[in-house]
This record gives sequence, C-alpha cells and structure tokens, in this order.
Amino acid sequence: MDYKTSEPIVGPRSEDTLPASAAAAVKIVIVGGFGVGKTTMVGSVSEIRPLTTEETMTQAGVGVDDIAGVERKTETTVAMDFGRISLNEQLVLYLFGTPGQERFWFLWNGLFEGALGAVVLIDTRRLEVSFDVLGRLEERGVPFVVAINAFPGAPDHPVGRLRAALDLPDSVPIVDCDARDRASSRDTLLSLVRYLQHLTTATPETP
Ligand SMILES: Nc1nc2c(ncn2[C@@H]2O[C@H](COP(=O)(O)OP(=O)(O)OP(=O)(O)O)[C@@H](O)[C@H]2O)c(=O)[nH]1
Ligand SMILES: [Mg+2]
Repeated sequence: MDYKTSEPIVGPRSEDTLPASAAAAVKIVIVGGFGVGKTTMVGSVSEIRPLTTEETMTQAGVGVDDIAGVERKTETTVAMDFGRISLNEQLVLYLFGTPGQERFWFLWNGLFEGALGAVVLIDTRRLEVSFDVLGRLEERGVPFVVAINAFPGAPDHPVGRLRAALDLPDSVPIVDCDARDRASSRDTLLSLVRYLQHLTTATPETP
C-alpha cells in the first residue's frame, strides 16, 4: 500500500508532559449553569493548551437559556472543556468543564465518571441558573465547592444569604473567584482540594 509522507511525528511539547514527580492525578469537574464562566476558568488555569468544544450559539437555545447578563456571548460549549494543572510537584488535577446548555446535560454522566469533586461556578446576577445544577450534583453525591464568579454589576450578596438562597449546607465552602484570572482560579481549585482532604480526614459525628 502506498502511504503519502505526512508531517513528521513530533513528540509532546514540554508543557504537555507530566513532571516525573507527579504521584496523584485527580479528576475534577467544573460545572454550572449556562454562561457562568466554566470554559473561561479551564482556559485560564490550564497549564496545557485547553481542549474546548465551543460552537456558535444557535436558535435552539432561544427561550430556553437565560442570557440576561451574557447577551454578548456568541459561543457555547457543546461537549466539554479539558485542561490540566499541577497544584504542586505531586498533585495533578485533570479539569473537565461541562456544557451549560440544558440540552447537553446528558453528557454529564460521562464527565462525572471517576470525578473526586466539583467546582460549581455561579453568577449572582442569575442565581436561578444554578438551582438545577446544584440539585443534580447533590443527587450524584459528588463533593463540591461553590465559586462566585465576579461579573460586572453582579449583586454582592452576603455569604449567609447566598447560602440560604442556594439551600447549601454550612459545610459547603463558598469562595469568590474571577474565572479569567489564573491565580484566582487556582485558589478556587485549592479550596476544593482542601475541602476534599478535610472530608477524608474528618471523623464522622456520632449521633
Ligand atoms: N466580567 C467577567 N466576565 C467573565 C468572567 N468569566 C467569564 N466571563 C465572560 O462570560 C462569558 C461566558 O463565559 P464562558 O466561559 O463561555 O461560560 P461557560 O460557563 O463556559 O458557558 P457555556 O459553556 O455556554 O455554559 C464570556 O464572554 C466570558 O468572557 C468573569 O469572571 N468576569
Ligand atoms: Mg463553556
């Protein structure tokens, strides 16, 4: 058989290779309602070029997705985002961003498989887009932290009121973040990892 000569096979770029010291890799899901900044967060924090599956928004979302506050948004995730960050020399997080449009939520099953925890991004201008997301996450029993993504003009609710509005137990951490900012997104992931560590070391309360 005749094969055409193609581009030479190039090895992984140095940024794509894991450090030899990496001892644990953990799958984390970035989840939230439509347009809350999931793709932005994976992109800002990833140390490898992120994989995105953004497509131009179609009429299918009209009347379904609440775009108030994100009117200028033209693209939406149709499958997943993927990125990676080494939190330290041993611990590597694999990040999977979910699609926000409800018609793609069936993909959650695969994206959550094997995930140890989740970051739930919320936009305080549109809290209602988070209700179903949180409900579905609680059903799955995946531990999560809630990260308030800073959008311009977003109401600055006191944490207690936000916790009540979202019906979150006191144990669930709520943190501020700016998904566009690498350090802030990294801090959010650190909060999740600390929370996961706390859950594994905390002794169950005796009745
Ligand atoms: N001001 C501000 N804008 C943000 C922030 N995070 C994201 N954005 C903007 O908000 C819009 C939506 O961000 P995306 O990252 O696409 O949101 P998403 O949650 O992935 O959206 P879907 O995949 O469609 O659900 C984009 O135009 C971002 O530039 C933020 O922290 N602050
Ligand atoms: Mg997205």
